[in-house]
Amino acid sequence: MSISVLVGAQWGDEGKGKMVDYFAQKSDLIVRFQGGDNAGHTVINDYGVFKFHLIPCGIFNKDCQCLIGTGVVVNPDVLLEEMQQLTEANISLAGLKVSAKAHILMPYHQKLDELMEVSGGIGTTKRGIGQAYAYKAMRKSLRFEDLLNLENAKKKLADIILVVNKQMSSYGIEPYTVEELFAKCEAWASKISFMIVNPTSFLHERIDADKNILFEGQLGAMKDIDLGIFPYVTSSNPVAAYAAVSGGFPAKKIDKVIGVAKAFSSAVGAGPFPTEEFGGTIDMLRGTGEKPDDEFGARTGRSRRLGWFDIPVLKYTHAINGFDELALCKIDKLDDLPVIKLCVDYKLDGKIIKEFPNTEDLERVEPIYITLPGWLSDTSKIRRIEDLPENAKKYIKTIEDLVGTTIAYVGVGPNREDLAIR
Ligand code: 2SA
Ligand code: GDP
Ligand code: MG
Repeated sequence: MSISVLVGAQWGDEGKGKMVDYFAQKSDLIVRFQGGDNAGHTVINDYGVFKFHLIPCGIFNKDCQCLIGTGVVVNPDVLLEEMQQLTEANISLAGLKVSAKAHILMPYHQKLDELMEVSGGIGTTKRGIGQAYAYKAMRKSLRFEDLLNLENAKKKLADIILVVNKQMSSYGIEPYTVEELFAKCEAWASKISFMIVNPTSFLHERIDADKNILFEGQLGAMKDIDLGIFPYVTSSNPVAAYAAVSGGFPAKKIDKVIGVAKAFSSAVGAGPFPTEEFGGTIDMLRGTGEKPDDEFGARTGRSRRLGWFDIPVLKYTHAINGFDELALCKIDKLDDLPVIKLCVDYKLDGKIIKEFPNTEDLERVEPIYITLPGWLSDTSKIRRIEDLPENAKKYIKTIEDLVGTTIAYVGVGPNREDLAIR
């Protein structure tokens, strides 16, 4: 009935996992469309607490299929580990599929990511993501369909390993052998082959049958390799348009783009972050009183950088994604703040700027703030946006007016049901 794309509207970790789990209850298919196991998508529901790295967050609805799409780079060991954890939690994996055209993230990709981070790194997750996409772009890469034809995989490995080992020797690292890598491929083939599908026919059959399909993005638009804060970005395209490339369907068939934003800002890794603050009130956003500090990387455990909500960022990510609606998560984390700061503009060299700046200028901008009164009351039990405290509604309306889109969902806690809707 519809194709929707859900993406991060800021710097990542906005609450996409929670929102996908919510929408999956009414979906027939969820497709993860880019990134790899750098993702940490948290889902908290009646089944427990889960941090997803590769498997789409729709897996809890047994009537909903889940496809790891073509644009994802997949470390099969991580996939198998995640499958094992879900099986132990009695979650059915019957609907889980992997695109034959998705590329395989190999041990040497991860090794190279680690080596490159040692000097001059940008704070990657060290999961090998950038290297897997680099080898894909070099056309020196295996895809899941190669696991269905192991002789072919062996031939390709013999060619790829020449490039890999040249890089390894430049770091003084022992070379890889075709035999050890091929043994891995054989083991993966025996465990994963049954899940591999032709992504185009799989998706088009479901589009033609008018199914409800949701594309799950990873990270946020500010970390997009083309449109984000290059070079402090990931190596894929978290923006909505890439769902059509990864899915292999006409972009004009996308019915709805849902942006997920946090009620404040957070980021991990290096790079400009104009509204970042340290200590004082901002630390209250990590969690106060009974609310735990959950501002840690869901993949690496790194402490997240925190800042205020940034309207110029949202205007920019709205311009490049076209949000039909926004989900604003974690508003409950503002419950105890007497005053809330909202960045409404940037000044550069003393002048307010209208265009979103490039990375170097973004390092230099001065955020211009307005302050809004807090609501100093508990929002966690509220389920309708109209029932939120007046000052919370004012905060939401101010963001809607300044960004120019509708906030249709407001997160008031980490659990699936902690959501206020219109
Ligand atoms: P990479 O590993 O090559 O994609 O790193 C490149 C940049 O992308 C950032 N990045 C992330 N930012 C936010 N969340 C991510 N996922 C984890 C989470 C992060 C974690 O959900 O918390 O556990 O630390 C994620 N993955 C990549 C990264 O910081 C670099 O700026
Ligand atoms: P994702 O990568 O966008 O899926 O986000 P992460 O899972 O990395 O980080 C979001 C964090 O916020 C997780 O710990 C979620 O459980 C939590 N979370 C999501 N929505 C809400 C909300 O509305 N309120 C609160 N308090 N926590 C939330
Ligand atoms: Mg995350």
